[in-house]
Amino acid sequence: MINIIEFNEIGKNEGKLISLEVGVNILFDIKRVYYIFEVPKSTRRGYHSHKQLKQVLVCINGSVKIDTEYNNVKNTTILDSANKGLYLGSNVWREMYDFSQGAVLMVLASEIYDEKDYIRDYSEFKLKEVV
Ligand code: T46
Repeated sequence: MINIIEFNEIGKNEGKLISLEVGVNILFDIKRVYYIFEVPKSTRRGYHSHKQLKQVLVCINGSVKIDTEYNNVKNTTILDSANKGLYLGSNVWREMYDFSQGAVLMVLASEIYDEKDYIRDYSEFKLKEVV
């Protein structure tokens, strides 16, 4: 499944703070954090789904568009604020594109990196979809 999460912002005039906390706004144990940055405007990344991995994507600077497909439903999400997260459960196809200048896409992941968890072939992904 996919889901937009709105994070509570703490503070105002003195600047803002957002806390990402397991059991509060992140509903899985975080085993890995990575971030994607300095992506050229014309570059499209992703093109895969995951067998088990759950993730929350947060664009902590700039903006990025994310096309997803889950159970035959396609969506486009624009992440353009540090207070918005995109939860991607397992079996979601994703493509990230239109990274703005200076965009930083931070990802919280439920598992350590494992290439065996990836499905990088679209036709294989479609075969595994639950109808
Ligand atoms: C995802 C989207 C949002 C590692 O060595 N360790 C890591 O933790 C990750 C995430 C990647 N890598 C290596 C594997 C590749 O050689 O970094 C290289 C680029 O990875 P990839 O082509 O999978 O990057 P994206 O941007 O297409 O996808 C990434 C994540 O891999 C993926 O899980 O959901 O960001």
